[in-house]
Amino acid sequence: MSKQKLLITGGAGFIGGNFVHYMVDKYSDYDVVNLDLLTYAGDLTKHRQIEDKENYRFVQADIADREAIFALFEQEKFDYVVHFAAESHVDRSITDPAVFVRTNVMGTQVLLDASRKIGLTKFLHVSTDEVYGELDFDPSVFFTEETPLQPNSPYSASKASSDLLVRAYYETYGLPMNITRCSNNYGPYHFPEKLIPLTISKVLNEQKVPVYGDGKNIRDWLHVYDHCAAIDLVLHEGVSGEVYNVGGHNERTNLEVVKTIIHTLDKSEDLIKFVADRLGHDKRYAIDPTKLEKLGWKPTYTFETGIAQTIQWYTANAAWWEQILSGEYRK
Ligand code: NAD
Ligand code: TDX
Repeated sequence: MSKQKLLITGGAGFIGGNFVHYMVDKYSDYDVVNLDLLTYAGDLTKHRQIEDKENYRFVQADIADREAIFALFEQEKFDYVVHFAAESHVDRSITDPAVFVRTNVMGTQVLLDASRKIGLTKFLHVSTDEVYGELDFDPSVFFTEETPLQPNSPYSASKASSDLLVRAYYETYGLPMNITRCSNNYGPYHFPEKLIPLTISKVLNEQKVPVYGDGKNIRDWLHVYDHCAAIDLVLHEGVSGEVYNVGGHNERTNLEVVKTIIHTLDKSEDLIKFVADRLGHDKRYAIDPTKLEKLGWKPTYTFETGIAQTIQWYTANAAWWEQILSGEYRK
């Protein structure tokens, strides 16, 4: 049997980067192609250990560049596409929504057209719980796969739009697909503009940590390794056409998260600085992962073990996030 060809888009980013490592290590019989534009969020230094491996290749391209994407698909005839590439930061989507529509909506449509043309085994679209909008603080209510889409930010609206396109290509053209909707990730190589890596880097540098509003908004945190394992499972075992929610029941207020990091690093809560709230700030996200658990997934990290591992990683790998903060990685 010939080798399976797997395209991972956005594999120079946080989750895609972790997924590239996960797949290259686990499946030596897969040809893994990492396609990424290398925007501000993309960085290839994280792949130094695997860049010479025979089953790994990097291609720099824009998913919204129809000509380049069609030529690549025609040449490579991928079996699987796992699609992470996106603009991913909610705050940036509030100040500059246009690039979110271009990349997340139009870019996804280009990939879907190219996939349809060559005939694939599976297109897996990596989405987010933010497409469901927000929950209130009643702890007995969760997002299920049946929760209506009610995105509130330009980011989540662009992700929901791409989810609907993926669904439409399944219904209209029979493109085999899955959509995964995961809660907030954290772990190694998380870009230090997001709450957890931002807080760790600020606390290590004894700088103030900005907490939006009253800090009581709730996010449901999952270690990136457990997200990668879920995507691997859905890619191979998921029923085509189905959506799977991914989350490990780790709800914390933002203030709890920040305080956990400060205490673990033995620093003072005086580092907390309450600042103006995010516009349209979603109150609470919380995932019901029952459908994925029935497929055989369960997380390996609790929030306590995962955040301890992550803080340790950022402490030991300060050189990685320092080159990001200084801008050195762009060279
Ligand atoms: P990230 O911002 O760290 O990485 C995104 C990657 O996409 C970068 O390497 C960037 O260079 C690349 N990219 C951006 N525009 C591109 C384009 N036009 N063409 C090709 N590549 C392009 O994002 P992340 O946090 O790793 O998120 C990855 C995916 O997972 C996104 O689709 C996001 O919506 C989804 N997701 C993220 C989370 C989370 O907590 N971070 C949770 C659920 C789902
Ligand atoms: O400086 C900050 N202070 C603060 O209080 C930042 C950056 C964030 N926050 C708050 C806002 C959120 O309630 O912390 C929470 C988490 O913020 P982010 O890390 O920006 O994540 P979020 O907006 O929840 O979105 C993330 O999870 C879902 C990812 O960035 C998305 O790509 C993913 O879809």
